[in-house]
Amino acid sequence: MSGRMRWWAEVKFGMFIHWGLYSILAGVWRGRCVPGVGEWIMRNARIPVREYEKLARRFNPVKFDAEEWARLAREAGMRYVVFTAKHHDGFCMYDSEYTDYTVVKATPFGRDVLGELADACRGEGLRFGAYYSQTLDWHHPDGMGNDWDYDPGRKDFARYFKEYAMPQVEEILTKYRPVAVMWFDIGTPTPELAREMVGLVRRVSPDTIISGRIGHGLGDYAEMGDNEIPRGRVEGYWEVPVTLNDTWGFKSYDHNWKSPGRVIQMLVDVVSKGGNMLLNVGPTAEGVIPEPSAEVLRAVGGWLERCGESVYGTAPGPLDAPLDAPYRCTAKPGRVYVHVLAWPWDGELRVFGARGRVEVSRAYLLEGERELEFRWDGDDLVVAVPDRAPDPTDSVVVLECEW
Ligand code: H79
Repeated sequence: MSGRMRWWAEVKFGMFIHWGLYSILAGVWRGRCVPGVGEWIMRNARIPVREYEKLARRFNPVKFDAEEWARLAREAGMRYVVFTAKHHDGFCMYDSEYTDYTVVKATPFGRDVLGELADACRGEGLRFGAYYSQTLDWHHPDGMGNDWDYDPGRKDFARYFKEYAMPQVEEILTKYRPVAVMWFDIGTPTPELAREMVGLVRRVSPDTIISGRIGHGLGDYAEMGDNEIPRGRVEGYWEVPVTLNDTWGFKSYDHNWKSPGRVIQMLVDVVSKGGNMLLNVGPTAEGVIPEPSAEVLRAVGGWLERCGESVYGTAPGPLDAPLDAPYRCTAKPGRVYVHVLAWPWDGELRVFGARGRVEVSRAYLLEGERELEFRWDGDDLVVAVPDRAPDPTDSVVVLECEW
């Protein structure tokens, strides 16, 4: 295992934070709801750079408290945080010397948001990472994506990449060291440029993990599509970024929050397939993580507080649940955790195809350590369970076994 990946493979669960000028618009431009994700509003409404820039003067999140966000992440059981240093709109949420278009220089707020968050996260024992949009930049004349202000035919993307994006990444890595993850997005147009970026990150900060979306197979781990949980086990390091509702950047009218139960089951599903889940919050322009999302996170954290040993530091293990099985499996040496997501109504938990894969010496409920009888039936292990699910979301049955 590559040394820099060791902590990452253990922690399983991180917080993604999308916060920027788009949070002010909250999905509304000129009185109209703009379809699509909130952080794409500049492009989806084709807002001219000169108009969008003016938002900076309105960015004054008086309720922003980095400690509070970091505490919430810890209480949710998350172990790392990835924050949007620069999203596709090009606005820098950190103190950059390469542009005036930053939270420090262009807003009445004037504080180094990324710096405060990085410190707060480390104070809570969380690793801190930065999201940096290396390809799309709708503000920079040579960045990709903006064809409503700039003529794409006259862009010099390589110049933007080498003289702006790379220096900014170096700046982030140096100024806010140690940056645990550099989270690039959507891929890089050419392998040459991607390689230059990777070389830079390795040189400046060898322990920094590079997201798969640098492209061309050059990242340290595979990044699944947004909200795309794979159907089965995937070998190698991978992560899936997930939204709590249907947007990354805050939208005032998106109330489609996932329930805590759904988030817990998604996390367990992801971990059982060998991945990490990076769960997003989209704070408001006031600097508040919307209370509905905070409530969900705390509930997830409550479950992890009780059952975290079946998640952190686990691997998929010797048993793969069939796709339609009502459970998922994780494992550590000497133990398989059967996460029962739909409790059997007949008192029998059937673990399919376990014979020959595990030698079970003991079965018990993780919470309360109640002993459970078990028998073999053909290739299946059948565990006798109580009528009532200890936890309707995920009751964990532990199999002590050789594997
Ligand atoms: O930061 C979040 C998204 O903004 C970002 N990735 C997550 C983590 C992202 N950037 N690009 N994409 C996701 C791919 C998006 C493609 C599309 Fe579209 C945006 C499809 C629909 C909206 C571009 C605009 C193509 C069609 C319309």
